[in-house]
Amino acid sequence: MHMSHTIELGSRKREHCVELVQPGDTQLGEHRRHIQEVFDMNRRDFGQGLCSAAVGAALARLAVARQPTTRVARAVAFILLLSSAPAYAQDACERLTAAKLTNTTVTLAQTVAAGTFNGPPAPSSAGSELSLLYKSLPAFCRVVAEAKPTSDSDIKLEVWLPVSGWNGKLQGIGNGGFAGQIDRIQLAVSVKAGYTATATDTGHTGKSPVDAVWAIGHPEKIIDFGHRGIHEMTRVAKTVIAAYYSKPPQRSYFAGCSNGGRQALMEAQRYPEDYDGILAGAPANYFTALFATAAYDAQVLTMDSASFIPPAKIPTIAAAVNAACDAVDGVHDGILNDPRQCHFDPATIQCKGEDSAKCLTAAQVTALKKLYAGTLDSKGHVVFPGYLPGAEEGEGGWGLWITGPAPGKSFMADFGNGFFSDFVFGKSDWDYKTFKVDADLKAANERTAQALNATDPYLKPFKARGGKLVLYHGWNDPAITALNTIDYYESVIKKMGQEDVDSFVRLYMAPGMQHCTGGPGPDSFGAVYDLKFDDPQHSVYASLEQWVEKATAPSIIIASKFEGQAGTHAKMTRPLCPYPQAVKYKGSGDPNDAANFECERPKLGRQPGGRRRSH
Ligand SMILES: [Ca+2]
Repeated sequence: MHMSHTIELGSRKREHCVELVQPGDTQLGEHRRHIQEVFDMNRRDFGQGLCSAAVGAALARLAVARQPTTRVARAVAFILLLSSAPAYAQDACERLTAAKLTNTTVTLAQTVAAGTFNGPPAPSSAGSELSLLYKSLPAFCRVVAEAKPTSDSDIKLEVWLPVSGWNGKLQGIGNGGFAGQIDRIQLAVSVKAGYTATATDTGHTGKSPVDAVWAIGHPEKIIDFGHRGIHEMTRVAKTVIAAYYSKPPQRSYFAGCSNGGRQALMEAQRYPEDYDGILAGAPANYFTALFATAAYDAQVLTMDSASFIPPAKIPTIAAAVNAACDAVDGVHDGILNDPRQCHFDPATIQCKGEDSAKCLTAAQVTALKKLYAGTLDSKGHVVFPGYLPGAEEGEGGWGLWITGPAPGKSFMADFGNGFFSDFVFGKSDWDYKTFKVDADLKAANERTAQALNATDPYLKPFKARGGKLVLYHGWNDPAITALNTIDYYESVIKKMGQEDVDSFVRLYMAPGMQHCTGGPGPDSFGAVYDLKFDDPQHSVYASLEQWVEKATAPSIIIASKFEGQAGTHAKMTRPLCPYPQAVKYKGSGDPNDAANFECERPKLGRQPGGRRRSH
């Protein structure tokens, strides 16, 4: 689901809005180009400068935030170049071309000298930042391979192994959306931090993360995308590591958000031996019901043309939600600590006279209520929980994901169409307007749930091998409702018991955060797309490693809200509490300082998350 590394755009400086995505870009360009198209539509409606330079700025943060300055990076690169790799290391890398790997062909094994990786071209500010990242890389052995567990499989993957200074760990990298591209940015970030890193396209090449055409007539490719691709990637990476370093990795970690969060849970559920620690963000783990919801919501917003909620009305909804609920948590900050406690009634902003951007028509009120209520089958049962109020505004908000710039043009409508057209029915002209909840969700479950849904709550084998799982979700995710992750977490407790779960699973809910990142809440806490490899107090990822390696369980994580492109100045810090604890303002002191908050147990009688069944 996650559209590359680029969703958090709201706080970016507009004066950098000068460049366009070049058609010659590689994978990164594809992600950005799709976003660009939607933003172009958005821009007309919002009437303000959303632009791909904002995308670039987000990338810049990803690539260079809290990294050495340019000069230092260059100096480091130069020193590494001088000291260089021992000759044997180079030979060891090139010898991997001849490595015997089951069902796998190594197409390239080459030592890349420090600072010389030739990544995507740099036509834009984002590209130049990316070049900076690549130029800062140490020498590494780059292995490109294709795994073919079936005759229809074509799983392209890369393994990047530091020539020197390997920290003994493998980092497996997840994919957003319908995958289809290798995330070389994260490969670079991880290898720079000392990891051997691996990433895959999961078995197909996609034109963009919403491209699912490849799935038509390819059930084996759907399985590769569903879970086998990541497992194969991991298998090959471990074999390559053993061949190159003459020893296995001491520890292996996987991190993914959105579809990557689904992949993460697949690994914990199906391949418990693959990883010691797994970070699962905003998991799209109930894949079939999620996209049934996408189609359902697209109908809710468009079948009656009066129902569509245009972008101009999103700020009106946001303001009304905040007026009703922001202060419930004791701090007037545009953030709802627990949006389940917000009982905002859309009828309160129904137009009393003329329709305008400042109110909703009766049809729009009905539509909004349905978006909150979740997806109902013909008997009125909730098959997937609804969206929560809060954080509707901004480029990563409702106007992009749920309602869209024009009727039927939201990201979720795109994903819903792609899923049912290409994964379920094999008809590229399928249209969400024909969607029927009962029959089509049943068809989706029968044909794809086995391959795609990662809802199995039985994690005993993963626990037994010492595995640790950390989940997180932005409370105001406009792509995948946060209630779904709470449902999954609670299903694991129901299956395994609270005590067992506490010994190897943690869940963090991030107030005011949108999909994987962005939103008014503090969204920088070492999560996917912003991995921080040290400082467990500020990094959910580092905290996971500490749990695995030192048996210190994750506790409070301090999240930050950064100002400025490079993410150097935290304008707000806030604790994230292990669920079901929630953050609480102590009642005095600067609300931008985490020290003035504490974690507390939930009150009795709290409304639980939405209900639905697992598959
Ligand atoms: Ca608040």
